Amino acid sequence: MTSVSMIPPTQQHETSAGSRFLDDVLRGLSARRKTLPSKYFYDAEGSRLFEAICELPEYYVTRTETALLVDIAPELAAFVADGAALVEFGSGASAKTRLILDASPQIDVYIPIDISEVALSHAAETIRADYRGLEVIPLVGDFTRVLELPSAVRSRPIVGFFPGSTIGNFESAEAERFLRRVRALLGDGALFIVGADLAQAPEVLLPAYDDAGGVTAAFNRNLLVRINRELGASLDLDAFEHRAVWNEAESRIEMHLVSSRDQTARIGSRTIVFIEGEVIHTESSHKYRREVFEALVERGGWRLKTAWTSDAPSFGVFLLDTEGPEGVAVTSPMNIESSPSGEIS
Ligand code: SAH
Ligand code: AVI
Repeated sequence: MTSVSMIPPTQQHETSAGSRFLDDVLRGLSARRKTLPSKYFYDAEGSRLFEAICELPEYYVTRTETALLVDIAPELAAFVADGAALVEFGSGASAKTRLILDASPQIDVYIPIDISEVALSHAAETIRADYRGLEVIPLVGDFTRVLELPSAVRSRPIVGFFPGSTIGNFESAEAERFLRRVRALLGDGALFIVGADLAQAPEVLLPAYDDAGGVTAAFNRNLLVRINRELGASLDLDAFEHRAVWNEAESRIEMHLVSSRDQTARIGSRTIVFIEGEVIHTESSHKYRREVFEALVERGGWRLKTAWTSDAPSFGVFLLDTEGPEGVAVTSPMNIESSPSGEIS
């Protein structure tokens, strides 16, 4: 299906992606408070809908971060060593990457990592066509699981890139564990550029996650479409409503799917019961206070080198390095997913 080489994670577990998806869905929908992992939004249609969200007038996140990156790309470039490898987590369409590559022609290798195979292969192909001489090595896989960098980059200076505030989709303990794992993966001397959305007024946040045109609702509901198609489930798509909720205590926007009536659905060998008004929590997007984010990256074993923030709606781009106190040593495999109990394995 692809014309680019796609390298799967080198240490896949015995469990196939399909049975892991089924296990995760059944575990989430059997919990007292129903949840589904947001990483499953991103099949080909989910990635397409996400790109449509990025164009919405209400979704300020992409526009704001892009404008900030345009401004600071030359400053970032000054930190990037000759012959560097750029490793991007959750690269999607690799649009923001272009701002980094344009300002830093000294980057020789680009490694986009994404769970969404179609989006990744398309992005890798277009980057390869537009940046002749750049070696592009796409890795398809879950960045919360096993990852190893290709041997081609091990002797190069490494710059990690994690834009989009995708870090905000982790719970705080998961984000910390992710940062530690990336620290171990990228190694001593690496830089890490992370984009994080900062706290804004709920009047700005709520429309961004519940737009008038219903694109975010379709993105949220696509998770159920995917469960029906890939797991042969019988969820009634018309009987779940999209809802965005500002959770002040946790400083995050939550996306929910709310059952509009009492109903049951068959998934795998199980029957799942939903009562009217019952909620499936499908995503959290944390919106940080700057000092909270800086404390998080330090707990994650990184040192804050420089931070840039935009005017309201405020977004931060944080440049991290490894010169500070060492993170706790971690060994492969890289697995930061929550265990069924909610603890991090
Ligand atoms: N970086 C882009 C896209 C952000 S959307 C931007 O800033 O606009 C989040 C991206 O992360 C999607 O492309 C999605 O497929 C990917 N993603 C989400 N969870 C992932 C996971 N666990 N492993 C790998 N990729 C993941
Ligand atoms: C990818 N992630 C940071 C987006 C966000 O804002 O949490 C996904 C998204 N969810 C709803 N709209 C966009």
